[in-house]
Amino acid sequence: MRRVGGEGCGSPWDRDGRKETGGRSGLVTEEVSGGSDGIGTGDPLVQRLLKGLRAGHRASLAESITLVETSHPKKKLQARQLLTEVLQDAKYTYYLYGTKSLSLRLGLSGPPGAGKSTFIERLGKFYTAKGHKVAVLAVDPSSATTGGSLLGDKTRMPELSRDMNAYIRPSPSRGHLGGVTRSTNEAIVLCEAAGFDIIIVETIGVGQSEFSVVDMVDLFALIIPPGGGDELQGLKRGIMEMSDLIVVNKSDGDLIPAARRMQYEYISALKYIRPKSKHWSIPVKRISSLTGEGIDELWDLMQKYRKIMEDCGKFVSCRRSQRRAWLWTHLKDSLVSTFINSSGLKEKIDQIEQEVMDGVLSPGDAADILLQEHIDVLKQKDRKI
Ligand SMILES: Nc1nc2c(ncn2[C@@H]2O[C@H](COP(=O)(O)OP(=O)(O)OP(=O)(O)O)[C@@H](O)[C@H]2O)c(=O)[nH]1
Ligand SMILES: [Mg+2]
Repeated sequence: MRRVGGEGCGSPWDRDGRKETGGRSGLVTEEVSGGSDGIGTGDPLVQRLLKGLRAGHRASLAESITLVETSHPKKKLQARQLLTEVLQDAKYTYYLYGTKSLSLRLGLSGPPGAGKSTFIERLGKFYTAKGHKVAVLAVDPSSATTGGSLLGDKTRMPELSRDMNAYIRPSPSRGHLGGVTRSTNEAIVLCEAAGFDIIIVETIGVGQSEFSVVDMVDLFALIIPPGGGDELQGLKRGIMEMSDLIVVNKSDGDLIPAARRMQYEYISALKYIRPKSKHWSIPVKRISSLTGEGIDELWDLMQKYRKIMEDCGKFVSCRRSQRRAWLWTHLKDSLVSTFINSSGLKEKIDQIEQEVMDGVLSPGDAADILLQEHIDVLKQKDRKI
């Protein structure tokens, strides 16, 4: 089976395909197969999931994603081992087959009711009919409270959710970044390990989530309905410049004239927006997810985009910089939460916050003071040990 996933420079394998041990990648075999934490690749759960993923089993994929979403310390170690192995697999496949072994990560956003679910159902079926395996991950900021509204949304993708070559998974929100969590990134990698070569990440156009999704996909498409009022005006400025493709949905029946107007409106608005890449100007396509009209042309456009990005080297370089960006996002996230949870600082934080709000202390000075306090607390802890 074709496996897709990682890419980048170098390979942990030598030219004969033997796995090297050591190196700067950190993927050191000795470490992996039995670290000081007692969790290694020999761990029965890691082994079982790895086997299942390599065989493309959807149940193993679901279990693996649940594992990477956990906050349980032991399970986190198991998840880390699993991901390490999966990344090694992907790196090897990339080493052998290059960019053609990579999936297409497709991000989708649009206002409520734009027809995103209907579109995914249509596009997903189109892909699976062509022999692809499609995974749909949802980033839903509301899922923390509703228990995952995208689960309910499977009913709007009735055919795709029954398709053996498709996998639909809602992503629970942990409250970071408006719903996009580190686990979505990791879920993408796991889907690829299970042989899914089209990964669709859907986000609901609320807050920051769509901006974060842009940073985890190869192609970001904005899907809009014909008509629409102020909401779209707001959408335009922010997301348009992030998009690689704009899709005007519901271009069917009586809605065709409105869809045309919308298309022209967006085409003219785009004239004032600097494209993300000099190799690609953002197309605005009219389609109907209901009738399927325009879906095959959209597919052609996506293929063309991929080819252009691959040829100019952006396809791989973007993924590399996305990974670096996420490293920093997670690091900042972790640092801030360590800081906030650091014992003995709560009162000081409250007091300094108050002084900043009262205009007695400048925010910059306040940050310096709090950071210094935090360092002092850590030093004291060190001394006690
Ligand atoms: N006429 C027409 N209706 C469509 C089309 N696509 C979706 N719809 C309808 O638009 C409504 C909303 O579609 P959804 O696919 O649920 O939209 P969504 O963007 O996923 O909505 P949320 O998940 O609530 O944000 C449904 O009643 C669909 O039947 C289309 O191409 N043409
Ligand atoms: Mg939906």
